[in-house]
Amino acid sequence: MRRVVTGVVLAILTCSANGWMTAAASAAAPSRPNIVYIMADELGYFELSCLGNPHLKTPRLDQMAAEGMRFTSALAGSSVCAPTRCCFLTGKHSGHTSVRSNGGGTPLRAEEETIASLLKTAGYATGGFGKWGCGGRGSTGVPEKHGFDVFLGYYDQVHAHSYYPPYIVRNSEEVPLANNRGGSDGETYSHYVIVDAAKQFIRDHKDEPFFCYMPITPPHGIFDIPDDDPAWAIYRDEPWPEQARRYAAMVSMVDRQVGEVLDLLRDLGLEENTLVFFSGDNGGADYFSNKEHPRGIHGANVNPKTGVEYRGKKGNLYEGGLRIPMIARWPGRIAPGQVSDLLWYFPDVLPTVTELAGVAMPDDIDGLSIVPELLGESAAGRPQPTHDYLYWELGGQTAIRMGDIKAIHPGNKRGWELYDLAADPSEQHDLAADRPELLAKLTVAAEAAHTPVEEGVFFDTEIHERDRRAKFGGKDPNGMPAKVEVMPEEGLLPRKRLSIHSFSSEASGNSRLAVHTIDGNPRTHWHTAYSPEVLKHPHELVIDLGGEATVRGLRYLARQDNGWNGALAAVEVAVASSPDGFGEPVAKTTFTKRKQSQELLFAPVHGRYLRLRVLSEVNGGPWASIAELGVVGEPEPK
Ligand SMILES: [Ca+2]
Ligand SMILES: [Ca+2]
Repeated sequence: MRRVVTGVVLAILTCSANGWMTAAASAAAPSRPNIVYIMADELGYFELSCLGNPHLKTPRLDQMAAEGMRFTSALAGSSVCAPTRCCFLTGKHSGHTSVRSNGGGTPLRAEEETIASLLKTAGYATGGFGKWGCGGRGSTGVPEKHGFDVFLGYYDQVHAHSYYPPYIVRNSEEVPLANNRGGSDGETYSHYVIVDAAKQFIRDHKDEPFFCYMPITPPHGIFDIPDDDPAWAIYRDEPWPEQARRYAAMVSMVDRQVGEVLDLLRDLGLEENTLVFFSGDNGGADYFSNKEHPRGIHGANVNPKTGVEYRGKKGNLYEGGLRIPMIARWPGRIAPGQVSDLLWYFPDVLPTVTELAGVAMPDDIDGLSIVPELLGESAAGRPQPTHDYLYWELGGQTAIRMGDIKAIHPGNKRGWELYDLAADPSEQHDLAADRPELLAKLTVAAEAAHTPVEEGVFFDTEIHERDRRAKFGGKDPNGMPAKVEVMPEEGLLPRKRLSIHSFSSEASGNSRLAVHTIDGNPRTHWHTAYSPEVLKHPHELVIDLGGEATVRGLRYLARQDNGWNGALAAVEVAVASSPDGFGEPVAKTTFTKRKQSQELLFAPVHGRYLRLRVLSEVNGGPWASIAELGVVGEPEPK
């Protein structure tokens, strides 16, 4: 029996048993409940006071949990912002989603269904308020093209780093915020505007079914909260660094605002027809760690009652990256005071809410409805199904879980690890060597779960770049850092000899041209065209060396701005004496994700033309980009 009802709440249940049973008996009937989903950005599993956190005060969330169901084994779709939101919105795991990189604006494909587009077909009003992260402006991924009547907030995640940007975005139009200059500099705290709009959306649609999605930005950094917010007074005098106090205040501000939404639903008489979820978006980040608190001052991944830790944190696929707080509340339908250890994750939200709305779900999703767990199996009329496996991939890392058994490949050169989370929740005892057959069962399933990523596309990157600059008040063109890496010239053919003979495509619309690979300027780069026909590897460049040369290698510098979009992974090089005389490649390599220049050296070959073929990209996307290329070698004497 999975569900645990505490003794205290059992008494309440008994008192109101008749009323409860009546409500439960009709639960399976389609009633199109309102759905409110509040997703905090970066709230760790152990950062609720009901879980014993010694610092953070979350009375309204604790109360919400006491009035509904709290989950101990609900997991994020991914361990960073954009990929996890894509799993949430599409009902797919990260081996099938279109947004697997966390660049900030990577788009959904044009045709993809989301929770909102599906609920729309059942007549729901659909609103989103907060951080989208599944497609920048000017792309196929914008929320208003994926089922949202309205989305107000940040489309790009870099934009979302500032609570004081000059503007936020509503249905791709800019909404100015008075007297804001980016960063922490301004007078209009964006998050207040966003929460107010969400509450107004609920009021405006109280007489029809609605989906109110609130992927709010706090407590993600920059850690800003106005000094006159009541939550600041709670922590202002604590003996922690200011950032840790600001973070704590942001958590309590979110807690208060969740309470305001619940109060609003009550005041509007909507409580009993509204299912409200609250969760984090990815595992805790161990913020503000120091010698005394190696896992962060507030201990997002440390059980304050037992000291047991979740390994890892935001950004990796150990439990610390995936564990999130999760609460569901629906008075009259979800019995109060329950703690569920059902193992589920973000892809399950879509089939759950579409079932409640009476909408047929797409057949290509990976999620399972948790309606039987929420409402009770008798109300749902069937037992709660469980996953054969849960799957995650992120930037070279892979993890798969079957029940309590989890296999993880942490990326880089390390191999697969295997853990029994029932006995070893901290993932300390690697069973891979002892249980090769069990490991093989999981890795075979993991291999089958992965499909190559197919991202959406941008039609106009300039407005997207403008949103990214807005983080800094618009001052920082192209998100280019003040200091960039420079490619060493030593051992290279003189740059003035080189010219671009040909290239597969270039993004001429925003001036990311093939010639930028050899202009000696690390701030300019080549990017392949964004048009769908050419968005496939291989991409290629042919460089004319200006005469016969001995070629010993290739030097490569990745783009130096904030995006990794297109940075090279697998490449091959061929050299020939004529541009149509290339034979087999002379060398292949896979470059890694670093801003410093990287080199591919090979046995000397002779020729006048060098062809670089790009076979893959560091984030698995379909593009290619290069800031600088150099050819290692020397001219041959005439
Ligand atoms: Ca996040
Ligand atoms: Ca350049």
